[in-house]
Amino acid sequence: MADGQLNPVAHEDFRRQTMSGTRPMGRGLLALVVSIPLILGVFAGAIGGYVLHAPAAATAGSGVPVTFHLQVYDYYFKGVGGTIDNVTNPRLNVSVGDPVTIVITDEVADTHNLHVDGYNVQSANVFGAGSSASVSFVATQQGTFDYYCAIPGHREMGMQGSLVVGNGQGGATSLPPIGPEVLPVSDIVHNATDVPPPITRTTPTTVNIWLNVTVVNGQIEQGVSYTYWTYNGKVPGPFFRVLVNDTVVVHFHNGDPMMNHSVDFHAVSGPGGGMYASMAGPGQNTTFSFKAMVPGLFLYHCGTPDASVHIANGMFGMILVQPDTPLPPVDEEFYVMQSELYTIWPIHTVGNQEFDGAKLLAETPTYYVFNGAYRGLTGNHSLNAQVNQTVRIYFGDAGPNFISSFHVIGQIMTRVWQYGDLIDPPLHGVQTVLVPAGGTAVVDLTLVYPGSYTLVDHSLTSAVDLGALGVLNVTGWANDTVFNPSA
Ligand SMILES: [Cu+2]
Repeated sequence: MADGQLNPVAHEDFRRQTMSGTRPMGRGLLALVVSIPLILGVFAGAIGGYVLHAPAAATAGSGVPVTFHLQVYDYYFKGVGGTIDNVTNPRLNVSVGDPVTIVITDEVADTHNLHVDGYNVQSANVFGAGSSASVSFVATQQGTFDYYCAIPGHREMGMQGSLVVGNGQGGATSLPPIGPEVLPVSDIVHNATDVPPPITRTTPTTVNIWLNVTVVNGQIEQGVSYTYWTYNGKVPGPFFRVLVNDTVVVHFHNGDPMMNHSVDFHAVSGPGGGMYASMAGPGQNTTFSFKAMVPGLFLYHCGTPDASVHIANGMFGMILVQPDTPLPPVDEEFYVMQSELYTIWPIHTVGNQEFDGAKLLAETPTYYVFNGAYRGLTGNHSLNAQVNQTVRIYFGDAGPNFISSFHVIGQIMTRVWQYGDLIDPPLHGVQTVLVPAGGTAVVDLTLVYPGSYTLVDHSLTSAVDLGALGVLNVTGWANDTVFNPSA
């Protein structure tokens, strides 16, 4: 099959389903299945072309078909044959009008692919040493265009090079239009009331916990879908509760069909917090155990490189290791976690948002979120309590990059166990608690007057404008000696 026979319309359809690290799932899966004969055709043609011809030169005459062969490693491309032989992320030079085929062959176990900006072509994923895929297109547009692996995070870790067409002048690409919202969406916002009850036993035991990685289309805000990487389908993942000196057996399943994942518990004293022991490829199960020797409120998160990408896509949660002497009892307990989302299109752009690795590297989040969504703990996800109750908020900041100045507007924190340290006595009478990225705090509020109280990151732009915001609704008697709105 000659390169020129590629149907540009069908290829474009395939690209829309797979570009920029989006996964071919849901509506995309159908397009992928439909496209398989096409892809296989391109694949066979490209491989045939490579095998039958001498290794490609890095420069070709105008209109002459040219094939480049790139080996794929973690995390770079390496040229094979001709002037690009053994060159890392080689510059690929072609002339205007050349039919171009780029074949990639995986040399490692991880998933990779090849995307070429400007021409907007993307190969199928290669997964496992020896597997190959290709892209083919005619280099009609002069300029310099990035090629890269579009698996989230991989480009930023070094998997990119340049395609130079003609004299290389031009080739600037602009933001493509956002695709439509991917439906159906599931509610990925973890309900803040989903906290297991306090442990009443006093003797350590063995506790089994289960983490199942799933990839879920959720909603950042109304009309904006996003493909989250989750533990057990929600952001954050489950809230675990154990007693100090319990032995925790972690049963880990990676239900993501594409990527490796793992879990790093900050409650672990051991290599990687369990990250290496839990690392699992697509469909794999792993198990490890640890002794929860130190009481406290601890984060857990995916540790698979690039960990910040996995955290930014939703892979985190918390585990409470209860001290021998329990914390004072309260009436309600809530689970609240802040994190950042890095997306291609600006905030409030309706459609299907996608992860943006460049924004992650620049540390410029699009959204700051509570429990995975813009203003995630409002509306039907608001927190509810009553006057004369004391409530406890287990607060964590997953980052991956920014601290939180956690504050409840209209409330003074009765008790604060800063950094999630449950060994030392709490602070009292705190207005705002600073929570580092990768840290936690336990916050008690004694509710004395009804109303709607807003949970924020008091870096207020992050909250009011960019979404790290929730609401605690308090009902009950309005004692005007406490607060009188019309005195
Ligand atoms: Cu992960």
